[in-house]
Amino acid sequence: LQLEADLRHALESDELRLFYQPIVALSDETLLGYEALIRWQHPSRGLLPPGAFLDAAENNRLTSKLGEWVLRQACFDAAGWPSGLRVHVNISARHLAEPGFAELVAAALADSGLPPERLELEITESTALFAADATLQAVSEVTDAGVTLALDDFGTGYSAITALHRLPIHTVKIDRSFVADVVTEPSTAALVQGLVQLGLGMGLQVIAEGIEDLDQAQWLRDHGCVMAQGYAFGRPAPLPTRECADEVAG
Ligand code: G
Ligand code: G
Ligand code: MN
Ligand code: NA
Repeated sequence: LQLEADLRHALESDELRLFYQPIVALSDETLLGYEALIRWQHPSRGLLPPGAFLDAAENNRLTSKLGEWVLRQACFDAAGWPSGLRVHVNISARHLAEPGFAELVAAALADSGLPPERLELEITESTALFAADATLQAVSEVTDAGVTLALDDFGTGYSAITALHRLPIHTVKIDRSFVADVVTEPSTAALVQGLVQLGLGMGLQVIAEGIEDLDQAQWLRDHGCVMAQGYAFGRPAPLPTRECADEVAG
C-alpha cells in the first residue's frame, strides 16, 4: 500500500507532528494539561489529520511504531512544561494489546523524566470491549506505576459500563456529539446529566469534550462537570517541542 509506505517514510524523515489541545477547569479556565493529537506534515499534501492516515497503520507493525513515536514525543514535550500540567495520549486498541506495551510506557517515562502521575492514556470503549487478558495485564501494570486511564468518547460505544466496571478508569471524557446538543435538546441534556452523575458517583474525573461556546460551558458547569476541552478554550496547535533523544528503533 502506497500510504503505508509513505507513512513509514514519514516516521523516519520527521514529518509527524504532535498538536496539543488545552484541557481546562470549567470554574475559571485554569489550564490543567493538554491532549496530544497527531498530524502529518506531508511534503506535497500539506497538513493531514489523523483520519487521513491512522487507519493505514492499523493492520501491522506500523501501529506500534507510530504509537511508540507519539508516546515518547508526548512524554518528552510534557517533561518540559510547568510541573502542574498533565499530558493525555491516545492509545489504539491494537497497540495496547501488543506485548511489551507496559515496558514501553515505563521507558518513555524514564527516558523523558516525566513523572508517571503526569501521563494519562486515553482509550476508547472498543478497546475495552475486546479487552484480552494481555490488555488487562498491561493496563494494571501502567496504572500500578501511577499512570492514569481515561475512557474517551464516553457514551458512544456499547460497552461503556463494562469498561468502567472492568478497567481502572480515572477519567471519563463525554463525547463531543452529546455536548453539541446539550443546550438545545432536552433529551440530550438529560443524557449528559446522567453521564456526568455516573462519572462523579464513581469518583471519576469528568471532562466534557467539544465545547464550542460559552452556553455549553455554562450548562456543563451548572451540572457538575469540572473539566473541559474544546474550541471555546483552544484548538489543537503546535507547542514548542523538545528533541526526543531516543530514536524509535528499527
Ligand atoms: O485531531 P482530530 O480531531 O482530527 O483526531 C481525530 C481522531 O484521531 C480522534 O478520535 C483522536 O482520538 C485520534 N487521534 C489523534 N491523535 C492520535 C494518536 O496519536 N494516536 C491515536 N491512536 N489516535 C489519535
Ligand atoms: O476522539 P478524540 O476525543 O480523541 O477526538 C479529538 C478530536 O476532536 C480532535 O480531532 C479535535 O480536533 C476534535 N475537537 C476538539 N475540540 C473540538 C471542538 O470543540 N469541536 C469540534 N467539532 N471538534 C473538536
Ligand atoms: Mn482523545
Ligand atoms: Na472524543
